[in-house]
Amino acid sequence: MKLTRCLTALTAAVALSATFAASAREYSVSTVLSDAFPWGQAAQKWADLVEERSNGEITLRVYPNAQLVAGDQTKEFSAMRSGLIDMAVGSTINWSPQVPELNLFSLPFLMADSADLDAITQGNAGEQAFAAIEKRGIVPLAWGENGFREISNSVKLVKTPADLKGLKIRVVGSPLFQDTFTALGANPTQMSWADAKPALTTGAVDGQENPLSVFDVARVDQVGQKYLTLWHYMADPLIFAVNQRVWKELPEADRELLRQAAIDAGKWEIELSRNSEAKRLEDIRARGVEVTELSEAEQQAFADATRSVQDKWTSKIGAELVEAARTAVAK
Ligand code: X2X
Repeated sequence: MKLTRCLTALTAAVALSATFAASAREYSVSTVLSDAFPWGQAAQKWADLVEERSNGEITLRVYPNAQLVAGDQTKEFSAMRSGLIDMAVGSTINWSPQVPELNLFSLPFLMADSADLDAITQGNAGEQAFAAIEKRGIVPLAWGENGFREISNSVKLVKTPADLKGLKIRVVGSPLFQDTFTALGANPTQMSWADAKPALTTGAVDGQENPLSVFDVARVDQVGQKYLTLWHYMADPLIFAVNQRVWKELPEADRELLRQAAIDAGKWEIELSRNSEAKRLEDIRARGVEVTELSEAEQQAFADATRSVQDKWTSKIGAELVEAARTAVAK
């Protein structure tokens, strides 16, 4: 009697764990920045919402620091397309080598502020950008935000394009940045984020550009970046996305769950990022960084100096997409 009851319980337990194993699924999610940054927090929020809403059936495991592509963030999109990575929350900058349309967001001085950025992502231009990603075998689900990128250096206060002359600036691995900083008379050098901090520390480069959140959390001032200019020259949105095969194999209800969780996580992270900017700037100043704000005329001088980049890259991005973005921004 006792043994029978024991066996029954055991059988039930085995059956239950088999059911669980069959239904519990885990997917990898790649990010460049960890959850010390809003970017990593966006991915973790997505994972938390999915865990909660699927009652633990779907697990998204976040792998930060571009570790799934050995630190080479410009390979993330290809790795996701080939199935090496299931999902990612990635920057438009890092995916633009494979999706040229995403260079739109890197066009210098196209967007003045968050309202302009929203007008692009939430309208026709945003739809075109998503269609471009889809066309290349990845399913985009939602927008997040890395932020408006500001320029810092260890040498001097930068207020005009002439001040940038000859400065060695670390830029991300997308050719457009090479053009922008060359047009400004600087000396750009492309490298991954993993290589950037050592290069700043040794003085191999004089400067870098990143959103305030990255400057603040990574303590970029502690590697000698004493001068920071708020020129808001571009912003890189984040995109939540899934490998197409993984997507196709998911039941419709799970797809909806993943999409809605990505939308909610993106909104949450965008708000968090924007709301913490003022405090970050205050902290950065308090740590002794000399922050330069530009007048409209001073900012215009930088825009004028990079006009050639807009012209050269419009055809690579697609004239229709650039036009849609300009129209959205003008409204
Ligand atoms: O490499 C950078 O500068 C970073 C972290 O901002 C991106 O991945 C675009």
